[in-house]
Amino acid sequence: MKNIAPAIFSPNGIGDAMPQNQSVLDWVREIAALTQTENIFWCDGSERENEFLIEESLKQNVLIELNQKKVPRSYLHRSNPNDVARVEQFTFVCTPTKEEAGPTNNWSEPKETYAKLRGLLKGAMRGRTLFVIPYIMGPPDSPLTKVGFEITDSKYVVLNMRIMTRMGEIAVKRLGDDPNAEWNRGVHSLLDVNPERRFICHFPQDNAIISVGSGYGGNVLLSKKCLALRIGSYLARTQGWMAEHMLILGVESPEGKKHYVAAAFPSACGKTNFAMLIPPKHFKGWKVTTVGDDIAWMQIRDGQLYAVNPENGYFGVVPGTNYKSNPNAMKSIAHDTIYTNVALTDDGDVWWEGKDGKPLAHAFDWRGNDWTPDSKEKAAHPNSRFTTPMRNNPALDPDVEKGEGVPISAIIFGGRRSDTVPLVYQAFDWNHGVYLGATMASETTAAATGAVGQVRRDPMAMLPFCGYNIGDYFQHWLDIGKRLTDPPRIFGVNWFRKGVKGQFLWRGFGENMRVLKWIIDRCEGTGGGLKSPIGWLLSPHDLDLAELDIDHKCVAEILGVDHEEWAKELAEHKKFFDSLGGVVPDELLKQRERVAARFKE
Ligand code: OXD
Ligand code: MN
Repeated sequence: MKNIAPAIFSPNGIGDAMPQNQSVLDWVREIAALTQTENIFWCDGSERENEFLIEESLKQNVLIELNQKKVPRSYLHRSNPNDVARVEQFTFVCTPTKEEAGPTNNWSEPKETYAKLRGLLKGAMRGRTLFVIPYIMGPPDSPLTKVGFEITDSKYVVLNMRIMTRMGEIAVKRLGDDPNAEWNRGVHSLLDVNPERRFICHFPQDNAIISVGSGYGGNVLLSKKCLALRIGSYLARTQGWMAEHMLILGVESPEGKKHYVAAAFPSACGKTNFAMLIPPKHFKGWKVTTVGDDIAWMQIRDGQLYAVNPENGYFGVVPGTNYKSNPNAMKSIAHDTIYTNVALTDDGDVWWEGKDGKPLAHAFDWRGNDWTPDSKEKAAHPNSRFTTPMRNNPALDPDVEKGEGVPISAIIFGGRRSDTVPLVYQAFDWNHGVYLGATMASETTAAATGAVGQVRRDPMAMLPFCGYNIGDYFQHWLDIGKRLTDPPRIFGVNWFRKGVKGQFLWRGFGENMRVLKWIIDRCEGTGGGLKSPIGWLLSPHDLDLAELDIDHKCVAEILGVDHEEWAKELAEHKKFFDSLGGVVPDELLKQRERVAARFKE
């Protein structure tokens, strides 16, 4: 072990976090030689190691100390201004053939890509420390749980991975010493944080990821979008389970009856808020608990779908978070949190647009420049983030560590749509629900670089995250349905519909409990529904509006289906399916025809 040189350094000694598995050691040796580093640091995730890395990060301005009385054990990180979001245009799926990556992914030939990346990594860590992060995704005793190792030259990555994953000895133990054991190899280097040398590459067949040139969470916390979704979805298909961009929440009635719901919304469309929902006063005795806020891994048990959250923390969007929109998130991020690209107040607190309290007279914006309310720029970047342990969440579900997962009663697909899509509707059956998910669309947000506010199709909220051919992914959904004897009911929701004056018609946040209640009633077979061409609609009589000040005209508008808008929508579905170049399963093409036919009935 000693000859793993050039040098091994860890404040705790090498300890139990250093794997004995030869395949891991060989790989670390190879990357250390390629990147020409003098220091290898085996991370064990301990408190002591964390303190040491925070201290170093403060010295090197990777972190800025906050007012510890206001936000204990919390820090601010300012990213390079050229590096603030996921970069879908530089994200690649490197399968042997282009067909395997499919029409929605950027494809790059594996051999050439490895060669290009090796070229970029050559000498990249000279004078830097190479950190090896052992981690697991999933509860420790789950059959779905995966082992990953991430090599990185960024302390920020190590500190965030410690929050977002279960890190250290637990992964080393789980891997064992079988050189053929399945584990994900992730290599990350900041290089010189230059958009021209920024590539996020996935090699599903090798269970490998290489990410260079970025320090932004979604590009570099390789456990998350890269392993848990892109590589995860590929593994899920070959192994017969599902890796989805979904929150998981529990809803418990005053009588103690509990259901779990999984919901897929695109990035920055309120998954964290929905997962932490606090029911309005009128719903006395109802309780919502969080299993996960971003990713669900689901498997079939006894003909039912069970879900686990593979993560250990939340990497959430900050702007707009306040005690009205999400009190549980506010409590979660009040301590032990890493903030990225928010504003800093004169007294060392964090601030962002939409935070509670009086408007500020002065702050330092996310770049560190003076900011006043007259500034043209936002104080916090629209995609500024918090990284916080899930243990901070007062509404954490007690079964979050349950290895078999929680049984899913309903799946919800939701996008950000100003028009067309009603507040809620239910698919007639599983296959119709797959069609609903496959054709969902949303207005783009700041979570990815590029224009904001444009409607794009985002099937199952997985457009940027499906690690293989989207046609095969749709088929996988249909195949899973065939194996389910008690499938979850499938719903579409839209919290974002606007009126003619551009105002939101629905208040959202905690009020979404009213919609959730109908969804639960439908799962239990007690809620009424109005049959429509697009599915079962919620009738105004079945929507509990008690103690909600809402114009009844608005209610009719948000619950209804406008035939003209839907004629356009169905034409867009066709356009989207056509754009995929023949990979869409026949069953989904037929589902579209059936919806169109129902409009003519
Ligand atoms: C995220 C995203 O960070 O979807 O969760 O971009
Ligand atoms: Mn996400």
